[in-house]
Amino acid sequence: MYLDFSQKLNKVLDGVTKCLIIPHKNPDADALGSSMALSRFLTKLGKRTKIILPNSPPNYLNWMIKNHDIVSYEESPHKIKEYLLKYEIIFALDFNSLKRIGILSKEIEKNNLPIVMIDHHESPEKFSTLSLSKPQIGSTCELVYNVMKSINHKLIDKKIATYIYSGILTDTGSFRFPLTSGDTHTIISELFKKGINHTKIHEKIYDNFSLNRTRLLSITLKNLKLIENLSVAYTILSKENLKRYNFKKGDTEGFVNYGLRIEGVIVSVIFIEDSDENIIKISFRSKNKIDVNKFAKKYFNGGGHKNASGGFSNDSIIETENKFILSIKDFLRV
Ligand SMILES: [Mn+2]
Repeated sequence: MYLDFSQKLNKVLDGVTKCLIIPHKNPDADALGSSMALSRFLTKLGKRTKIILPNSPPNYLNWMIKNHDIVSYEESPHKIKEYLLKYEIIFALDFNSLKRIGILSKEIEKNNLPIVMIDHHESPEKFSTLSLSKPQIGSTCELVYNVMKSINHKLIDKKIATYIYSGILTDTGSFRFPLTSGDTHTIISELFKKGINHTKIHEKIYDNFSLNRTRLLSITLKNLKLIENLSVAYTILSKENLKRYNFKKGDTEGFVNYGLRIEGVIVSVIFIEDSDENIIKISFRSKNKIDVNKFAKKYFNGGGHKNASGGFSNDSIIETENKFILSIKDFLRV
């Protein structure tokens, strides 16, 4: 399947010299890692590339983009408008709906550039000229790796391998989520042969908490509630909680997973009061057959993957909590 896509991609890239790469808003290691990897790879193919972000990335990923000229629409909308006029093609990585890049989507719709989408989320929308959409694969980095490999595996160096490893590592929950496959591990083995330092990557990604972030985690755990007869755990972070510990973007990354550590719990949810956007941001995680993607879509304007999904609510914290308790009861009893 990668060979077919790669052949089509080669055709699309024929004669193209300037490529833009866009990951989703609030990029994670998969979105940013796949963008950095592809950018370096395309450069080695003789293309000029530019990564443009809908907004700036969280601090814990700064190491990845250090010394790279990466611009965000949030910070420099004019620069990005210019790029959209000068560049010839867009790679859309790790998202499948233009909604996921916020207002940057309006600019893209104006420019009519061809779009190549590479993504692993469910229910892709039609906005691309060429797409590789594989919800059965655990990360976009795995997809991008396979595409690069089938174009020219010799161009994959230690740096590219490091970016790819970071995205696979985080999107598979350190190789534990169900979509992690034997093929995923084969890729990891190939990345080792490129010289990656996996210990260092783990440390950069996971051992980087500030004291405030650690304390915020402790509040998250303290606020945890259990709906016992449903095996559902959820927790809430109010804007006061966030303010007290000087919340920085990315600080709550991964907090939702802790609920699943409780024996028997199959759904874990975190509600975060976002006073900038005036919404309650919600993350859902589940085990096995419980499809929180469906749940998020049905009740909380969201979507994502079967076992990891997101959404939001325009109601107050209390109203959102009440709605959640009723709707999850309804959903799990169907
Ligand atoms: Mn991803």
